[in-house]
Order: sequence, then structure tokens, then C-alpha cells
Amino acid sequence: MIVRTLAAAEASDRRIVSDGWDSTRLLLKSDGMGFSFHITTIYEGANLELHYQNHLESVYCISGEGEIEDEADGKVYPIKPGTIYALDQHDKHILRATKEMKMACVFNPPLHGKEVHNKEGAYELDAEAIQG
Ligand code: 9YT
Repeated sequence: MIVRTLAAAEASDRRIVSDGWDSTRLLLKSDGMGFSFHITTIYEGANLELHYQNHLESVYCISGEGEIEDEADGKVYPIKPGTIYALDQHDKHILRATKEMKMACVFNPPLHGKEVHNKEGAYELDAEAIQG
């Protein structure tokens, strides 16, 4: 069994800070679950162009407010607490936060730990792992 707390993970190198967001990666590939699980904060005003070509991701909004635009058809969906979106087609999208959002994110295949977006808004399949 694996038991961790967000507070302890946030104080460790499991917390990754990038441009417009930070993410605390609570479960990773090394945990052997077949997915990774993160608590991500999207900063107010962030406008993230993302395209997870190598991963499927689902994202549940815990708090805050924003929207997601599907770049395939231009549709914009509001995001508020209780909303989940799943990028089941590796959908190219733009994520915007009008108020800071806390999100619970699941990735399949699981992240190794240190991933940040490449210039296409994707994570590479290989990355440095977080130990411990
Ligand atoms: C919602 C989203 O895709 N944000 C970027 C960070 C990502 N969720 C992560 O690495 O945890």
C-alpha cells in the first residue's frame, strides 16, 4: 500500500513549477499503478496551449474557474468545480484560468516525474524520474 499526503509531497521535489502552473505529482510510473495522479494549480490568467500527443489525460476541477477550447472545432467549454474533461483523442486544446484553478489530473501512461511541456505542448515519453 502507498500512503502519501499532498502537504508532504508539496514540500518535496514532487512539486514541479512551470510557466502558468505548478503540479504536485502524487503517484508516478515508479509506483506501478499504470497511471500517474497529480494535483495541479493553474494560475489566474494562464492561457496554456497543450497537446498531449503521447498521453491520455483526464482533469477534474476542484476549485477555481476557467475554460477549455477544443482546437479541432473551436468549441469552448466552461470549467468550474465539479467539471471533468478527458482528452480521449489526444485533443489539441487551450486551457484558460479566469480564477486560479486546482485540478486533479490523471495521465496514462504514467509520468516519470520531471516532465514539463515541450514546444508542442506535449510531454515526452521519457523523462527524469522523481526518486522516493
Ligand atoms: C491541466 C494540465 O494539463 N496542466 C498542465 C500540468 C499537468 N496537469 C501536470 O503535469 O500535472
